[in-house]
Amino acid sequence: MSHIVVATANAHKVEEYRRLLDGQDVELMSLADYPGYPEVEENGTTFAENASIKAAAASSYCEAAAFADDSGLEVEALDGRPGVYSSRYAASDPERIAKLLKELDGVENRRARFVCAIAIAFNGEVLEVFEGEVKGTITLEPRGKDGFGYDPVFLPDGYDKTFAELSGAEKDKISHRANAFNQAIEFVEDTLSALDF
Ligand code: ITT
Repeated sequence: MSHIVVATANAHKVEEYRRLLDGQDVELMSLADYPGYPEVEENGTTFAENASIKAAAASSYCEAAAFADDSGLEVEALDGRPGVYSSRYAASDPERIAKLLKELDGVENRRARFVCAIAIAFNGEVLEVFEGEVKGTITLEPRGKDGFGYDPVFLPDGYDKTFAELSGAEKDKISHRANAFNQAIEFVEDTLSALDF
């Protein structure tokens, strides 16, 4: 069985990828399997650049095929913020949510989208980058206990539940991450398997 490393320090992302890879003939490793993995500076200005930096570094260090995602929330009324700075917007999930709701206090336009770029790398080289999105609105109050990050305040279009109220399986049907992943897995099956990774 082939193995692939997901280059993330975010355990929630690993959990989502484990779900998304369920039933595939590939073993998912994570950075938790590589103690001593060095901190990698995410100094790109786009999701694709940061995903590429993370995937390339992991494929070299782990000497394996690797993928990484860089993702975040773009809010229309905030000109796309927090965007690539979504994880650096505040210190913890509750603080990030509180800050976002404060910035949007009294703002009528609550349109937003989650974006996810997944880069796949081998031998330190990025082979491909795929992008997914999901559109929705920011609620007035956090709702729900599941998921992570901004999930409690994100209401995907066509649903009356936030990402934190939906089950993991329901989130996977429409999420930005699943969207990018479905394109990436086709590439892994078609191209990467030819490299005998
Ligand atoms: P890695 O870089 O190690 O993967 P990270 O959490 O720092 O972990 P990012 O730099 O890609 O990852 O930041 C993404 C942030 O965007 C994440 O911390 C959340 O705050 C938010 N985010 C991304 N996807 C999300 C999702 O599905 N649900 C809720 N929030 C999400």
